Order: sequence, then C-alpha cells, then structure tokens
Amino acid sequence: MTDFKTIKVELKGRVAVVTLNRPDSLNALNAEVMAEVAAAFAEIDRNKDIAVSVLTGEGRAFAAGADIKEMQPQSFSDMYVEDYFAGWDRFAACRKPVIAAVNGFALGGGCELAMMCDLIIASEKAKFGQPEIKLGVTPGMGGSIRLTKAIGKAKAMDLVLTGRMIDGEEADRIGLVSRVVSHDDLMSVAMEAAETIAGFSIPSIMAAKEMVGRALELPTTEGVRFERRLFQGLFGTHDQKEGMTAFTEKRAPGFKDS
Ligand code: CO8
Repeated sequence: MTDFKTIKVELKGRVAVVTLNRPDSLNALNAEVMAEVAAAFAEIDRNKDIAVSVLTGEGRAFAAGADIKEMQPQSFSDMYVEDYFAGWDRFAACRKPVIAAVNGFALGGGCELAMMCDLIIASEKAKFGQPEIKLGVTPGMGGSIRLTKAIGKAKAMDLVLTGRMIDGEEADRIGLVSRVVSHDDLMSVAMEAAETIAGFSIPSIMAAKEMVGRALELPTTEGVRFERRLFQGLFGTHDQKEGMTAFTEKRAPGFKDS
C-alpha cells in the first residue's frame, strides 16, 4: 500500500483500517485528503486480499467538514468548472464495504463522508451535523440526498436548515447510524463487524453492498429484478456450492472468493 501524508492505512488480515490524520484541523477534508482517500480506496478495491475497510479519524474528530480555509477564496468557476471535490465520488464508488467508525465530530462534509460509507458505527461522543448553512452555503457532498434518504424529510430539514449538532444517541434513534457504542469500545466493535464481514466470500460481500446501494435508487420492481440477477449470478461461484455444502455437512465453509 502506498505511503500517504494525510491518512494512515493499516492492513489487519483482510481488513484495511484507514485513519484521517490531520487532527490539528479536526481532519478537515482538503483536496489532498480527498486525493489520498480516493487513491487508497482504489488500491483497496483492486487488492484481492482485502474484503472490507474501516474509516475513522485521528484525535477528537472523524472529520469536521470540508476545509473551510481552503474553500474560502474559491470562485464559482473553481467550484463548477473544475468540479472541486468531485473526487469524493471515487470514494463513494468503492465496491467493497466501508465501515465508518465515527469517533467525534462528523460535520458537513464529514457527516456526508460517513454517509457514503455502508455501516456507520458511532461513539457516544460522536457529533453529527450539516452546519454549512452557518457559512452561507449548503451541503455539497451529497448530504441533502443521502441524509434525506437515511432519516426522511422532516429530520433532514431540521439538520440542514438549523445547522444544529446531534449526538450519537440521537443519530441512532433517527436511523442515521447503524449502532452507537461507548467511546472506548468503538474500534473493537467496528473491527469485530469488519472481521465478521471479512470472513465471508468477497463476491457475495460485493453483491450485497451493490444491491442495497441500488435499493435506494431503483423503483421496487427494478430493484427486485436487479437483486435477483445478482443472487442468480452467485450460483456461478465456487463459494455458493461450498457455503451450501458446508451447511448440509455441518462444518465451517472454506471460501475461496471465487
Ligand atoms: N475547515 C478548516 N479548519 C477547521 C475546520 C474545517 N471544517 N473545522 C475545524 N477546523 C480547525 C479550526 O480552524 C482550528 O484550527 P486553528 O487551531 O488553526 O484555529 C482547529 O481545527 C480546531 O478547531 P476549533 O478550535 O474550532 O475547535 P472547537 O472545539 O472550538 O470547535 C467545531 C470544534 C465545533 C467542530 C468547530 O471547529 C467548527 O465549527 N468547525 C467547522 C464545522 C463546519 O462548519 N463544517 C462544515 C464545513 S463546510 C462543508 O463541509 C461543505 C461540504 C461540501 C463541500 C462540497 C465541495 C464541492
């Protein structure tokens, strides 16, 4: 794995742990972080030995948003013509599951980054919010869409229009996160979930991620068809035979990711 300046990447068995590492600026997401995260996840997608990732932040933030100091002087054409921050779409397109382990502030682009992940496990110290309205702008990394799909219009409007922060408990109650856990247990719970997923067959892990992702975008009939095609396709794998044979033989499966 390449060495990076603004993130740390560690491999733990079949799990990649990626840590945003600009703690002095609360892991604010600048162009360099975006490029490094996109490059790291492109490598993770290509690496046959990695099944799943955990994304977290160093220090007291997951990420306190896009880097306001970097954005402040930008013009309309910097934003529009150069499509500033479109690189985050490359992260969102990662085909293997990503677990966000949200250790602190996840604000603005930080909340939007967590929502690009597949599971969100929050520390009870986590703080979520879309405070861009206070800066004279709005969410710009998919927050208005992903947040509204995750928690519904009434709750999304509350967060986007008031800019207020919510804690991990409230985020859990309204369905923004998968689980909330004590701060000290955050990484062990995230790793346990990651290792559980990593124990399965990579083609089925990727198919599961793809179909749940498409569920948010397709009408029901099309979504059900899409799911069925992927399900049927898995009958072309060794691991479907092995998984079902192991069940009937009352033994653990030996998956080969093929
Ligand atoms: N950008 C740049 N620097 C930041 C950011 C940020 N988003 N957040 C914190 N920092 C820096 C601070 O400036 C400070 O640096 P310094 O020590 O040099 O002054 C350092 O981090 C520590 O922060 P604070 O001293 O402010 O720490 P506090 O504990 O007092 O406050 C807060 C913590 C409440 C999190 C506070 O820092 C804060 O409000 N941060 C900004 C949160 C925010 O508004 N986020 C949204 C940003 S806009 C955005 O994300 C848009 C996304 C869409 C972009 C799409 C582009 C196409």
